[in-house]
Amino acid sequence: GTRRPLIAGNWKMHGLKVPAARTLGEIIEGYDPALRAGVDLLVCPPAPLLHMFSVVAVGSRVAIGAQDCHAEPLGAFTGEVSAEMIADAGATMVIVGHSERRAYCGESDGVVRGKALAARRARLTPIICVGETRQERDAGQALEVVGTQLFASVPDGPCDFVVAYEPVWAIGTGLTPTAQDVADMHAFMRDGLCKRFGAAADGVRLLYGGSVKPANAGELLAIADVDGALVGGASLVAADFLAIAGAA
Ligand code: G2H
Repeated sequence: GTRRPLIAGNWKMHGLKVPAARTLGEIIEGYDPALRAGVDLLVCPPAPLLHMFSVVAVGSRVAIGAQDCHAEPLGAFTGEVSAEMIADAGATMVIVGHSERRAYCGESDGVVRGKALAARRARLTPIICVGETRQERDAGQALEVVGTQLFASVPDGPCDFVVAYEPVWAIGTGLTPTAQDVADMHAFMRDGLCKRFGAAADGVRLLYGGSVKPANAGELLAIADVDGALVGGASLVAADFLAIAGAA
C-alpha cells in the first residue's frame, strides 16, 4: 500500500529537560533522511517538554506529539492540557486512550472518542489506542473486545487518525503476541474500518505497540497491515529507537 510507516516513541512519564534534550538530539542526528525518507518518526515526551522539543525538531524529519489531551478546548479543568495547547506548543500528533490512561484514569471509549475529536478540531492527528487484557485474550475474546473498543473510540468523519493496537499484557512486560495473532488482529481492524469508512480506511496507519524492541521490530513490522510501531521503553534510548525505525 501507500501507507508510510510511522515509528512513534511514547516516553510516558520519563524525561527531565537536560538528558531529554540530549536524547532528542541523538534521534534527530541519527535519523538519516536519505536512508529513512520513507519512515515518519514521532517523539512523544511529557507535556512540559513539548514546546522545547517542537522548537528543537523544527526542520528535522522528527515530529513531536503529546501523550494525552483533554476533550475541551479550554475551561475550568485544573491540571488538564487541551489539544489546542498542544498544537500551540508545536506538536502535530497526540496519543489518546493509551491503556494506562484507560486503566489508571478510568477513560472510557466515549472519553477517548471525545479526545480524538478534540485533536481533530486542533488539527492534530490522534493516535487512538486499543487492546485486550490477558484475561480477555485467554478467554478467546481478543478480537471482539478490540473490535468494540475500536468502533466506540474512533469518531465518525474523515479517516484522519492513526490506530495503535497494544495488547495490555504485552506492555512493558517483554511479552509479545505471535506474529500470527498480530496479523489476525490488524487484518480484523482494517476490515472493520473499511466496513465503516469505505476505501478511505485503506490509508489509516495501524501501529503495533507493546514491548517493541530492536530484536523483534523486524518481524513485527513485516506483518501485513502493521504500518509502524508505538514504542515505550525502547524509545528512551536513541540507538534502540533508531534501530526500530531502521527495521521499518
Ligand atoms: C506500550 C508501549 C508504548 P512498551 O505502552 O506505548 O510501551 O514498549 O514499553 O511496552
